[in-house]
Amino acid sequence: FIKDPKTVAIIGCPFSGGQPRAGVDQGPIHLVEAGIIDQVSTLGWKTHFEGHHQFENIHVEHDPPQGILKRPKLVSAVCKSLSEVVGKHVHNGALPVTLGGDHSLAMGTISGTLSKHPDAVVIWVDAHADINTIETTPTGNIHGMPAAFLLGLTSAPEFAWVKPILKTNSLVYIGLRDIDPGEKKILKQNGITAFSMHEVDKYGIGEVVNRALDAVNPYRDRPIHLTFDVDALDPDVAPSTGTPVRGGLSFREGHYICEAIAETGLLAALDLMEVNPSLMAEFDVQKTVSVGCSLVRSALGETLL
Ligand code: 6HN
Ligand code: MN
Ligand code: MN
Ligand code: MN
Repeated sequence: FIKDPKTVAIIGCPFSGGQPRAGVDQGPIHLVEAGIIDQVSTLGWKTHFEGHHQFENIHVEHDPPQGILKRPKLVSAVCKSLSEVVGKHVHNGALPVTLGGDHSLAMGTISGTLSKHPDAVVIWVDAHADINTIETTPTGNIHGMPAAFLLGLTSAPEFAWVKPILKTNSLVYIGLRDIDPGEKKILKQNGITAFSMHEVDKYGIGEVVNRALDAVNPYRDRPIHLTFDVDALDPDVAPSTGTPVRGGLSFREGHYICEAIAETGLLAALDLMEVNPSLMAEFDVQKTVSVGCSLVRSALGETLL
């Protein structure tokens, strides 16, 4: 594991097939237009960007729902391709930063990270747990399910390529506040550590991040994959997202999480997901895109002295 990788590979992933609202595929395009690549370079990283992922080889003609699952073939093909791209970059010693796109993409990014670092832990920052199974999903939207596939708690023939190598003791959540009843049971039954907004209020974000790291990474020796759904932030801070939920992380709390992970020196991969520039007014879009850029900068060490 390279403690201090010098190259960041930025992977733009314009994809919206894991949920029903158009526009989230424009998230990465807006983040890049806002200058995220130059900003990362300015922090001292070499940056590698080969354009937005085009999913060139993916041709899905007929993709009817499989039971409740929506667009299973498309989501599966895109995530599989993304896992190969992320895997290639981690194997080359780069730190992949994937810009979504909807959160179903985490199946691809986390699979890619684990292909090189099977001991990596996942810190999942989100209003939602994204851990519905085929049995529990109320919507059939796959962006609400990636964690369940990665943990092997659910499966479908289409997703046979997703190796269930993530362990329940290697995943921790911060920011939860909108969890489906079936998801609550899954978290309890599997003993998955989760810090909801209630714990953030109760203990403060500093203590929550410490406890989260203690839960999955007590010796601070395992690589970290940070998957950050922008809807973890309060809608006042990040309004342009498909499934906003009131009462979220403040601007500082969100950044603190990224800074504290940067401070560990263990960041192996980063996702920034669910920025949807077609939702809300122009001012809100700019606010969301700019907070997205600054979260990425913080995770890459901007504010470390
Ligand atoms: N996200 N729990 C809901 C569902 O449809 O399963 C919402 C999921 C939201 C997913 O924000 O990445
Ligand atoms: Mn590349
Ligand atoms: Mn999510
Ligand atoms: Mn979410």
